[in-house]
Amino acid sequence: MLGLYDRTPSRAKLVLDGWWQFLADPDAEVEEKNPRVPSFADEGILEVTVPGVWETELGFEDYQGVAWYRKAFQTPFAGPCLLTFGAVAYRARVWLNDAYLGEHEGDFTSFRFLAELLQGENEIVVRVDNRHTDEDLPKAIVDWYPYGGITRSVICERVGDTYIERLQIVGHVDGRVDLTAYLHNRSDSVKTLMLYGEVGDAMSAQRSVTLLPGATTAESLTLQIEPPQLWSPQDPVLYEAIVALGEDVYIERFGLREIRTDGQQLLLNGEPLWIRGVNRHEDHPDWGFALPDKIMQKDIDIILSLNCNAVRGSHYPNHPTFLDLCDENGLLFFAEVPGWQYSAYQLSHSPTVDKLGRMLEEMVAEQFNHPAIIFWSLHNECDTEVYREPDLDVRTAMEGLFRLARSLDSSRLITYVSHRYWHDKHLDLADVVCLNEYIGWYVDDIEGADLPAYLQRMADLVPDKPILITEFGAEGLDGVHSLSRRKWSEEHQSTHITSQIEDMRENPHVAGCFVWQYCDINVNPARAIRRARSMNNKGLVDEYRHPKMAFHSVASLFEELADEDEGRL
Ligand code: ADA
Repeated sequence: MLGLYDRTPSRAKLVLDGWWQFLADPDAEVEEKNPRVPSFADEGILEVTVPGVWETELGFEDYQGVAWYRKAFQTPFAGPCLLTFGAVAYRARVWLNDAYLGEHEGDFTSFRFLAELLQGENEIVVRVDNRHTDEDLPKAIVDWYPYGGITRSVICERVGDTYIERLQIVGHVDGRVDLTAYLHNRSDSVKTLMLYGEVGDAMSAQRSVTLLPGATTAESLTLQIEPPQLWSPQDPVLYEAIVALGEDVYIERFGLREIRTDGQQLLLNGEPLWIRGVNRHEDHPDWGFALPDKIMQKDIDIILSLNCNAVRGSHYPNHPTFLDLCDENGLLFFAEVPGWQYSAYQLSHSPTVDKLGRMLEEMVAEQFNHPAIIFWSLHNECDTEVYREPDLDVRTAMEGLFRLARSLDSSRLITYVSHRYWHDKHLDLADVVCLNEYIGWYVDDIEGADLPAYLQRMADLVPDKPILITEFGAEGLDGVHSLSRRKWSEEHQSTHITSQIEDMRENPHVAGCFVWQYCDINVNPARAIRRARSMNNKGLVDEYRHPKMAFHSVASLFEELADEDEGRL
């Protein structure tokens, strides 16, 4: 499923997860305009599971290319349906009953088509291409594995002439709820219906709405919750909004909370917040990107046992179920689009900067209602110093991305993650300054500055904003030990991380940190020479979630900090 609960309970639906036919197509071209749909009578047909990644099939561990998926299914209803794909890595083209429905680009955001189901048997065919070019999002070679496949659920649901596309809910700390319902009229005639909204059994609002043919209309409802119970890590209170447009019902959970800055402080519901975070990739040796719910739940439980209060979804929109679990468990979330280490040219030119904007729009639209999400991040470690190509106009692109983000959501903090420290030219645009530093791992210092000096120099540069250390850490090979705490040993990793957290706590401008990283992950084989086991081993747990020494030392230090910050010391 795409979440912990059914958001559209009134709709007849088919969850098309399970066995699909699979056919690799190694001779296909990257940008084939009119690919031939295979007959699926060819030899080489496999049965694979969806959601899944083809790299878990024998012989496809490193397959970069095109593959075809086919699902024939019986349906009890015919007529108009919404066919939703939770995510497909990376390019998808979709056919239903030989009719081409369209395409999507992006590993981590959902997409849907309005289509017609036949009575009885129907057939879906999907062409999937997991190759990335350097203009894509992410680019060709990044420090995680470029899996391929239909990686999140596929759902077909029946809709009528009019239906609710999505809700967007802002829950304020005074109990006011600003709800926007996006309503679609797929028919060729004007429709007038009652729009009704309620939260719990007390607050409701309704009015008649008129929907023009073929259009999507945004209608706002305002409700008031009395007395308001706020969402926070300590008390993650969730409300349920129920909206009805005629027969169509849409449900979304949300929370009442406010995130803002006051000088160098982060304030959650008016209270100072210090982030005890960890960076988490969606990765596992047995499932790739397509983690089952049970592993997502286990990751949440382990991260909570680390005494974390936040997760950075490094570096892309995470699965809706994981975000629902963060909402339920009070884990704050740092959401990011996968603009990973772009050059100044890529960051300031089409198509890359357009793809960044488009994926930002998709992520915000899909994930807006999760109270856990408090940051939207535009990219990670791009050349925002612009030292190699000083005449490139990165500023205009950066201002455009920030303008877009603020137009999509004025209720969250907007930022990007930099590793250019005092050479970065755009930190003024960000609500919080997010810095990745690997002092003590990749480098001994930054232009002579050790971590305390680095932090102070950044604090002096941006005295009126909170600083978050969004990445820091060290490789630690599970089972490798060293009396002298040599690099790559668990001892070194443990000491390195805890001593850096202690340094961060000494600087009042630092509002928290995200350890890099939660678990060991597969990386792109092209980076293997710099990655023992062809993996990024900076996890606090290994790829099977077995804890290293650093897990225990970080858990006890974060517990101390939590006690301090929550007044138990
Ligand atoms: C960068 C990058 C991470 C990871 C990390 C590392 O900060 O943002 O994705 O590659 O370095 O482990 O080197």
